[in-house]
Amino acid sequence: MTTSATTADESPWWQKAVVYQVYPRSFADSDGDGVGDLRGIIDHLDHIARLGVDVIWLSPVYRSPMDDNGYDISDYEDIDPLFGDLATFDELVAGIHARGMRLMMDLVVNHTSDEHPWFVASRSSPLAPQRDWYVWRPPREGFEAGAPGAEPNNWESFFSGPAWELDEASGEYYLHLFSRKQPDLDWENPAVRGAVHAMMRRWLERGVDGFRMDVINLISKVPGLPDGVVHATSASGSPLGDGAPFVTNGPRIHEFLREMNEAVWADRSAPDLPLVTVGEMPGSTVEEARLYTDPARHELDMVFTFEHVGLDQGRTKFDRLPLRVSRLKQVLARWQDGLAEVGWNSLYWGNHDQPRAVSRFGDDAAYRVLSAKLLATVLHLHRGTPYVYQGEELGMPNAGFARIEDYRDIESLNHHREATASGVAPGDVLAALQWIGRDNARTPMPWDDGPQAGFTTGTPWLRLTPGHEQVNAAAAWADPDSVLHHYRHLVALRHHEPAVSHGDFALLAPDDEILWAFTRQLGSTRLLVVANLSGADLDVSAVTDGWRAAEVISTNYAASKGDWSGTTLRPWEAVVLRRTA
Ligand code: TEU
Repeated sequence: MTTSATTADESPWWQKAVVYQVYPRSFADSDGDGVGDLRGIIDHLDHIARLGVDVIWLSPVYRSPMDDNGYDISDYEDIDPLFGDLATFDELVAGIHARGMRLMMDLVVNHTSDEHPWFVASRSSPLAPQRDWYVWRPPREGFEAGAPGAEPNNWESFFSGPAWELDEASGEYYLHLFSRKQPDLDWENPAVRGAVHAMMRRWLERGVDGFRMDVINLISKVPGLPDGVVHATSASGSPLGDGAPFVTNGPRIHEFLREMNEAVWADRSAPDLPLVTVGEMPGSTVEEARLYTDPARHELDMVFTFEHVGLDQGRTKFDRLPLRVSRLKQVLARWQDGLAEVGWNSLYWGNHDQPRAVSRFGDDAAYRVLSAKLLATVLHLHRGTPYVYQGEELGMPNAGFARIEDYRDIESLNHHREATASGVAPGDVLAALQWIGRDNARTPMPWDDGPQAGFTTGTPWLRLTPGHEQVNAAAAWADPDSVLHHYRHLVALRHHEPAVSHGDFALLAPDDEILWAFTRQLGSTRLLVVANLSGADLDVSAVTDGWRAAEVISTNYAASKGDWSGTTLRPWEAVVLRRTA
C-alpha cells in the first residue's frame, strides 16, 4: 500500500476544505432589477455558511459590458454597478470572514473586454504605446483585409467563427479566443504581466483570500501562431482550424505562473496562509496538472480538469456521445492516482459552464433526489477539494429551454446562429442546447415557492428552471431527507474524517457500468464507497465481502443507517462504510 506525501495533520487548510461557487447574476436580487447582486449574496450568506463550506468562489463582479456575463472585464479595480459597489463588496468580505469562510475571486486575465481602457488605447493606433498589450496581426499574406480567409491564421474561436476580428481603422486583426468583445492580452509583454500582478496584490490587500484563474493555461501562445488542422468553414466563408494545440499549456506557462507567485505573494511557505489558488485548465492532462500543482514548483494549489466532463462530447462540445460510466470512473481514478504523491485534485460535477449534474450523470426524473445525493456522495468521497455549484445542493435539474428566445448565453446563441446558417436542423441545435448549453445551470437560484422563487421582485434576466415550487432552498432546509442536508452531511464528514480528505484511493470493479465502488485508506481506517447507478436493485456482495461488520457512515436513503443489507443496493443507492484495520 502506498503512503501519501501529505497526511491530514500537516496539510494546508484548503486540502480539507469545500468550496461553494456563487454565480452572482443568478444568486439573489436585492433591488428588483432581475439580476442578482452583492447585497443579495450578503442577505443569503447564512445559506452557504449553514452548509458548512469553507470557501466561496465568486464568479466575476467587476465592471463589464456583460457580453459574457462578466468574463469580459472593462475595469479590474471596480465592481459593476449592476452588482453594487466597492463598499458593498467590503461588507461582503467582512460577512464571509465573520462566518469563518474565505473568499476566492475570479481572475480573468487571458483577455479583457474590448471596452477596457487598455484595449481602447491599444486599438487607437498601430503606434500606440499599448498596441503590444494585445495580439495584433496584419491580414494573411496575399489577402485583402476583410476578405474570407484573410484572418492572420485559421483558428476558430471557442465561441464559434474565426478567432480574429478586423479593426477597420488600422486594417489589422486582433486575436480573441472567446467572443470578439474579449480580446486576448499578450502575455509575452512584461508590462501586461506587471499590471496583472499589481491588480492581484490590490485585491489581496482588500481582503480576498485567493483566486480561481479563468482559462489560465491559455495565456502562453506558441510564437508565430501557426495554423491549426482545418475541420470546418465558418458561415462567413473562412476556413476554421484548431488553435488549441498552440494556446493550451503553451511554452512559457510555467514560467508565467511562477513569476506571478513571486510577484504577488513572495512567501507561500507559512502553513496558515489564507491563500488558495485554482487554475481552470481545459485540455490539461494529469501529467501537466502534476507540474502545475507540485508545491515545490510554486505555481497553483490545484487545477480544474475537463477530462471527465468531456467524455460525452465529440469534436465540439455540442456533439453528443453516449456516456460510459466505466470511462467516467476510470478517468477520475487516473487523476486520483496521478496526483496521489505530488499535487492535489479539485473535484467538481458542475459550474456555470456545465449542465446540471443530476441531469447529465443521474436520473432527473424518477430518481432526482436519490441520484443527486449519489453523485454528491461519490464525488465528495474522492481525494481532493470538492466544489459545489449554487443550486447543485438542491438537486436542481437542467433548465432545458425548448425555445431559442429563452437563451441568453453568448456561446449558445453564437453556436445556434453558426450551426443553423451552415445547415444543421434548428431542432437538432436546440436539442444540443437543452442537453449541454450553459444556461441550463445559470437560471436564478430558487429560494422559496413564492413568485419568481424569491429570487427577485422584478423580472428575472433568465427564466427560472421549471419545478421551483418544489425544488427550492426553503423546502430543502425543512426536509431532513433533502439533497441539501445530504451535502451538509458530506461537508461535515470531510472535516471530521481524515480518511475522506487524505486517504489513499483505490478503484474497484473498474469495468462495471453500473456499480461505482472504491476504497479509501488512512492509517488503520478504511472506507468503502458503493453506489448503484441504475434504477434496479444491484447485488454488490462481491465487493462488500469482509465489510459485513463495518459501520455505515453515509447513505442516501432516508433514515436507513442501521438497516442496509450489506449485499444489495436499491435503485441509485450510495453507501459509505467504515472499519478499522
Ligand atoms: O471557461 C472556459 C472554457 O473552457 C469553457 O468551459 C467555456 O465555457 C466554453 O464552454 C468552451 O466551449 C471560462 C469561463 O468559465 C467561462 O464562463 C467564460 O465564458 C470563458 O472562460 C471565457 O472567459
